[in-house]
Amino acid sequence: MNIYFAGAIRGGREDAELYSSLIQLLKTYGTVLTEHVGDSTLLDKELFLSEKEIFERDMQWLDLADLLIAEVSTPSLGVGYELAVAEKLKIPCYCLFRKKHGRALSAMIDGNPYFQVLTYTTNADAVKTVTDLINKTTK
Ligand code: 6K6
Repeated sequence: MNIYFAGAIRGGREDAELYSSLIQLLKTYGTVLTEHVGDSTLLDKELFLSEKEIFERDMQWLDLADLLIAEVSTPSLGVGYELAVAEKLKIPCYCLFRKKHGRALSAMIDGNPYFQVLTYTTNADAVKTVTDLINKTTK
């Protein structure tokens, strides 16, 4: 199974460690096409790629994906775009959102019945949510 993990890059890297834990977990179930999203040194490493190359590579990977899991707590234009493309490609999409007082998810995601939004409170809770989801999906 090819899994496309989406998480904020230029939107903000505050959750990069969580992305990395989720990617390590997802790798035990399939191929994670976007492992770099959890890499804390990404912004240094990928500077040799042009914006166009990044876009084209990610769109090619999206085309190969069987499942998309997005961490959407940090608002990101790129993740929003990937979700919209994945919907058009009919790829099952799950969005993880951390519950925090005074913060709401964009209605363009939360209000779209195509996207399954899974809320969590702690990182451990997020890991459990993804474990349950993957066990259900791959059964
Ligand atoms: C080089 C310099 C700065 O950033 C880079 C490398 N950038 C990217 N590399 C790979 N994927 C990217 C990059 N920028 C965005 N993406 C894709 O969009 C990822 O798959 C993420 O899920 C999403 C993040 O979008 P932003 O808007 O938060 O960057």
